[in-house]
Amino acid sequence: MTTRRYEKIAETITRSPSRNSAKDRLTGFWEIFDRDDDVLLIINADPDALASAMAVKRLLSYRVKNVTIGYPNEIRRLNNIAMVDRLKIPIERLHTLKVKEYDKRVLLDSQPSHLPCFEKIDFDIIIDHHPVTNGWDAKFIDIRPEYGAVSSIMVEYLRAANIKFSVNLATALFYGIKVDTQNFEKSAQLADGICFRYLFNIANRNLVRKIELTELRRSELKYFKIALNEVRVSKGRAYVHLGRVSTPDILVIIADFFNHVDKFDWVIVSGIHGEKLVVIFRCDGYRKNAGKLAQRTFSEYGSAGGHKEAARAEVPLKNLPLRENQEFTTNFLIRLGTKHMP
Ligand SMILES: [Mn+2]
Repeated sequence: MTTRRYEKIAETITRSPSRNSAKDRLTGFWEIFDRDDDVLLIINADPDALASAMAVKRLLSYRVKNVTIGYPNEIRRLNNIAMVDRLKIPIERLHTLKVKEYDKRVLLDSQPSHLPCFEKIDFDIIIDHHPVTNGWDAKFIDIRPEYGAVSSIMVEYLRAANIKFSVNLATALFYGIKVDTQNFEKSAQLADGICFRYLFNIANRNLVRKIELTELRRSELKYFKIALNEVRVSKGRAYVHLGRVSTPDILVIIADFFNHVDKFDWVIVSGIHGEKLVVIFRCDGYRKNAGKLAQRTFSEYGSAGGHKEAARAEVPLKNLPLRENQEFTTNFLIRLGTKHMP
């Protein structure tokens, strides 16, 4: 079988435009498979990867014997769990599968160098949109770092194959593009926009909204009570320490919630998870810089950083002079914040 490298596509393929068409890529992709193949798709399960796996499964239906989707990570985000449940995506934990026994292995929305458990696997196909890394090879490679989502790449394959999109498939791809481009606030290219527009009329957008809204467990509502009772506000700065939390994600949700409040210029929410103090920073991001504040306040104690509008610090408790005491921790944060706050 000929080895087709659609990798670093910009260099390899655009030089011969005739080989750069979606149809040509589709043909190259299909050529890898045989009728009686048992195929394993491997993803790091996030919305873009899940949608891409659904797309590849569809591309291979009636063309191979069987397609299994395996993922190594535990899916913790409720939005992602909701996506899997509501779209009925058949996925299995990778460690329960015998990876070597499959005839073909496909890696989507990732590269072997991204995870130690991927490095050991021999892939036949790799389709991704992250910057190209080295130290691996595959029979068929399609990496387009300029794309906002692999879901967009998959729309092109499906359209080239003249496949009719089911509502579930379109909904998954629509959501995949939405998440990876952060609603087109992150860099994306025209191709992402075209694919998004194409899916717009087919996807169930109310279902997408329901998936997006599903981010809180009922058991996590208690943290709002704590937050509303404990929040300290001075000079437009809101501080709250939530004590021990079941997941650091709740700190993010509560920080985003307080960030909706008028005249709160800074929001600092902290909690203890495992053996770490996790601190979430939010600010307006156009005059202030949360990333810099996080670094100034916490880089000497642990890891800290982020963007202008949002940042995070994670600090081993043993590096901090605090006991697990609400009052003490809040005061400590206020002192630290006030010292470094612009
Ligand atoms: Mn992606």
